[in-house]
Amino acid sequence: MDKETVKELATYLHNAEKEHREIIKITAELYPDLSIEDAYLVQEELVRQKIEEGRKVIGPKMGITSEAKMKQMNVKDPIYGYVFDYMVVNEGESISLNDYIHPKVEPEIGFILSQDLQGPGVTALDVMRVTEYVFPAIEIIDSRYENFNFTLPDVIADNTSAAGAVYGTSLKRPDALELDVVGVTLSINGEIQALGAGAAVLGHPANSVARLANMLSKKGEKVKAGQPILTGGLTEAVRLTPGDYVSAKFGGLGDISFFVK
Ligand code: 0L1
Ligand code: MG
Repeated sequence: MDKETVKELATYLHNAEKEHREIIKITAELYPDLSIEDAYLVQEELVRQKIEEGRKVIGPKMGITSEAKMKQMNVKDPIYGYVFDYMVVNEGESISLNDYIHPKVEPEIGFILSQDLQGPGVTALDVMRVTEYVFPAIEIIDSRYENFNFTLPDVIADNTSAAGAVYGTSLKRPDALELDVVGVTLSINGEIQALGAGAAVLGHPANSVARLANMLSKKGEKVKAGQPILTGGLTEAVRLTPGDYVSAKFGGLGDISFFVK
């Protein structure tokens, strides 16, 4: 894919996000042959454009990490994108739906590493050895595409639908819990809408961090110490509506919540 096209597609996505406007997926008309490699080039350009505008990367996020979602999209690898400073929502605060298109939420387990992790060949055990803390999180995803309708390359180009993150402040040492059996409930206005457990993420969320390190190594990049890493949804994503009080309760990891206006 030539540089001009990469730029054009990244701008197409960037403008849709800034204007809170849904767009037709890239593979429908603009570039039907978009490959996974092309899509990461578009994502890199999108990240570059945001940084040029003064935005800062807070940390990576993994997507399509459940066996069910991988099967549904007929893929073997999860995908990654980046959470930026302007996407961060503080616990207990409110978001306005006007700042999004059609947002959904999913509870996730976050990791913070004490050392950089460089692939290839990184295992879940390597991840656990260098994990400083784990924490509860809620990710807000907001595909820029109409009706969340996309192919895998489309969603990679769209920074894996990243739109918001609530990073819980209750930090736990990774050996304090068995992360694969940490249960979670996601409630809206006090009613449970979805539930799951750590094993929903590639069998164990540490596998997700290992896969991230190994995927980034193909570009000569690593997972950086100190950055909060979102490892993937523990439940299906739930659509938000005005007036919602969103709360996620994690066994042994604490609760987090926020409001929707
Ligand atoms: O974080 C995620 O799992 C989202 C990945 C993109 C898929 C979607 O937008 O539903
Ligand atoms: Mg997610």
